[in-house]
Amino acid sequence: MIKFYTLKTSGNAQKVRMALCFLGLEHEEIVLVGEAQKQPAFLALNPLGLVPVIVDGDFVLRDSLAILVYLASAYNSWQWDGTTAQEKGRIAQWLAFASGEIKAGPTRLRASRLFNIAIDQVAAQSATMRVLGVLQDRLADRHWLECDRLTIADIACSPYLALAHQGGVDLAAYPAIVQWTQRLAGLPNFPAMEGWPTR
Ligand SMILES: N[C@@H](CCC(=O)N[C@@H](CS)C(=O)NCC(=O)O)C(=O)O
Repeated sequence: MIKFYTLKTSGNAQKVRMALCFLGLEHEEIVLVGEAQKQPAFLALNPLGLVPVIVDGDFVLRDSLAILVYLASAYNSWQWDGTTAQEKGRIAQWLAFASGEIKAGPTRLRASRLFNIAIDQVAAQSATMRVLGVLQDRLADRHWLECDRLTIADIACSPYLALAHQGGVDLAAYPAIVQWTQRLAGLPNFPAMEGWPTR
């Protein structure tokens, strides 16, 4: 059984939770509390002291996007990570977008509001506007970011958009983004997360 280390409020952990649940993989979720992340037992799994981490047999892997790539490759027969070099490249663009622009924008705004973390508000607002514009345009005439099907691009990019309201971001002017996050929430076995609106 896969062990999955999380924090309750983590959007990065939600990416992994979605993949595990959509794939129907048996797993044990271990929710870390207090200082557990900084203790030797967890640092042995991830020296960065961050969730998510999975342990699959004797294979240990950190980082939400690395874990999505691994799960898609190891367990997914619907080719969530692309079937051709072009598809794989296009999907990877969105993984980079998740760890670059989305992290710099909506993720930071949420962290600042929820956890009182000091950030450069102007830079985060401006990154958020860029993210919203790109995603609204991309999703205006399609259901999924790439390949006309669910891929790890959608799983990687959606949590911090669904949770963006927790950072004070109003998605009213971005209906395609709202519908996309609701579409994901409507998929079989979607794992509910506090703050992810379903309608
Ligand atoms: N690049 C990593 C980032 C992981 C990360 O920032 N994890 C946060 C939760 S979303 C965390 O563990 N924060 C606790 C801390 O900073 O002590 C990923 O995508 O998994």
